[in-house]
Amino acid sequence: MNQESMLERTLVLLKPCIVMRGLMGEIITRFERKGLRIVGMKMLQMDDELLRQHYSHLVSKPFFPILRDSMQASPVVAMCVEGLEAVRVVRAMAGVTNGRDAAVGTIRGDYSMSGQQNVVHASDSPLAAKEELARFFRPDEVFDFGDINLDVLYAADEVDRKA
Ligand code: FUP
Repeated sequence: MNQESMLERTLVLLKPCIVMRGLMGEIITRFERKGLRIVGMKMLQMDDELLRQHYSHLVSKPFFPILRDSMQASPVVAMCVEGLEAVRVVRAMAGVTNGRDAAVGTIRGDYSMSGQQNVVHASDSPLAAKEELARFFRPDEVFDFGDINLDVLYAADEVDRKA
């Protein structure tokens, strides 16, 4: 099976800032409208251990306590998002980290004025996506949608079908 024609999965977190603003649906709609498939989704409260694992590259930074508090201010929504090159596509949809720098038309560019209250987390590589998805979802919490709707999302030669 050709690597480029296999569907990829990535982790998206809707951060407390957007959960508390009551705009979860608008962000979810963007991924659906794009043609990505949401194959797992749940709301959860991130505890200290999960946060330290998720942001292990930032634990020693001076801003980590503020980041931790903002990520624990409410539950987050975790989504497993699936599509061709989903990691790259979802990062592009999110925009750069700081909402004030993010291009208009990206999620952060359209919904954030902040470097930290920046609406979404999105895995930054296929390897990170695999690790992060395993951290947030049990195998039975992610679903196989099979070939349903692939014909309207992709050309016949773009994605390998199961059948
Ligand atoms: P990103 O991959 O765009 O989510 O960015 P990072 O993994 O570098 O950062 C994770 C989160 O840490 C960001 F969403 C916001 C926060 N952060 C700060 O609060 N201050 C910084 O200087 C850098 C990141």
